[in-house]
Amino acid sequence: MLFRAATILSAIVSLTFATPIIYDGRAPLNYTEADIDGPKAPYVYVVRGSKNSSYYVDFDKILPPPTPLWIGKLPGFLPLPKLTEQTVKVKIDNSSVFVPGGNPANAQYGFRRTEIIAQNDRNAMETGTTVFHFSILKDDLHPLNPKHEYQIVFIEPNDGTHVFQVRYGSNFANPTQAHLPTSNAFNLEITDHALNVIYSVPFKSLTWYNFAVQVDWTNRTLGVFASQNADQLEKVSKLRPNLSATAGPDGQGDFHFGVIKLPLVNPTDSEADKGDVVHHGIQEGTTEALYYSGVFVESITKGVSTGYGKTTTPITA
Ligand SMILES: *[C@@H]1O[C@H](CO)[C@@H](O)[C@H](O)[C@H]1NC(C)=O
Ligand SMILES: *[C@@H]1O[C@H](CO)[C@@H](O)[C@H](O)[C@H]1NC(C)=O
Ligand SMILES: *[C@@H]1O[C@H](CO)[C@@H](O)[C@H](O)[C@H]1NC(C)=O
Ligand SMILES: *[C@@H]1O[C@H](CO)[C@@H](O)[C@H](O)[C@H]1NC(C)=O
Ligand SMILES: CC(=O)N[C@H]1CO[C@H](CO)[C@@H](O)[C@@H]1O
Repeated sequence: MLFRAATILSAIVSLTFATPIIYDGRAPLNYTEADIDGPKAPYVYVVRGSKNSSYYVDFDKILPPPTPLWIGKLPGFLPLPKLTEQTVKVKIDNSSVFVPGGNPANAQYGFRRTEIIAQNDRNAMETGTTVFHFSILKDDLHPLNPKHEYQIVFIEPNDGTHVFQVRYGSNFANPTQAHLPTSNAFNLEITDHALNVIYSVPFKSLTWYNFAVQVDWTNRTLGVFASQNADQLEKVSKLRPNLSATAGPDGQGDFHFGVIKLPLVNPTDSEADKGDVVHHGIQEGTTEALYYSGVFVESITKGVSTGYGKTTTPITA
């Protein structure tokens, strides 16, 4: 009897706190490597180099385990964990040259990139106010190179700008900055559309960095929630205007997560080529990777999820 009551109570509690999830990009437990070669939902495309998607993207339930925030509990007295997703590993190496449209003349030799496009239903994810959740963990066996700039989560409208992004490393500059890595290079930075840093945190090993970015698509504002490992998300920014982002449908974009590595300027390139980061520059060709989990988008209507079925109020000032 008591068991049943506890079960019902926990069901009611989780209902009470449930926020409407618009897109769930947490890799299902039955998702396989062959599924990403499709790719099957919940992903729509993998921006990548010459090999198949499963060469660049791996899924695992325990090595390492996903962020603890969204792990459920099995009903009953003992709070047994109920895993709900797999960790996603995204890798780049020297083969990670994206060739848009398969036309060799367009090969992006300046970049090395593997990004998962989570979902591209822009109207569903990007009207009203929506909150983009994601967690990021270092792969210490395949570290990023802080002398380069990386863009590792972003929303990209058709004009190629980013409504917001997460960045790591030394910002690309032409000419290359005198001292690399730069003082901000070891941080994860969340920037707005105009590349102002809204939140910055040192990116350390063995730590899940949990984020939620609140985007008001009508008023064009941003707000950031963050935490580490098992801590619930907390507000870490004020409401910030993001008015350089385009209003309306042209400002909506695809939600990417993954690794895009910018080059260093090659001093032997022509002046025109030095500024052409897409096609020119120095890449060492190293194998590098990041882990992701907890990728989902929710509506603001019932608050912002902070972990363990709890919510908090949106950022309003
Ligand atoms: C995983 O299982 C669910 C529920 O049975 C099913 O709907 C889904 O298609 C499966 N996913 C894959 C990638 O096989
Ligand atoms: C993808 O590539 C890997 C290694 O190159 C290979 O083992 C695998 O069979 C390929 N999968 C598909 C579906 O082509
Ligand atoms: C990496 O790839 C580029 C472009 O294909 C090539 O020119 C370069 O030699 C490769 N570097 C290494 C270290 O293999
Ligand atoms: C959006 O802007 C309008 C006009 O300034 C204001 O009345 C409204 O409260 C704003 N909405 C939010 C959610 O901030
Ligand atoms: C954080 C912040 O205030 N960002 C910018 C949003 O866009 C406007 C308009 O371009 C900028 O002036 C803000 O600095």
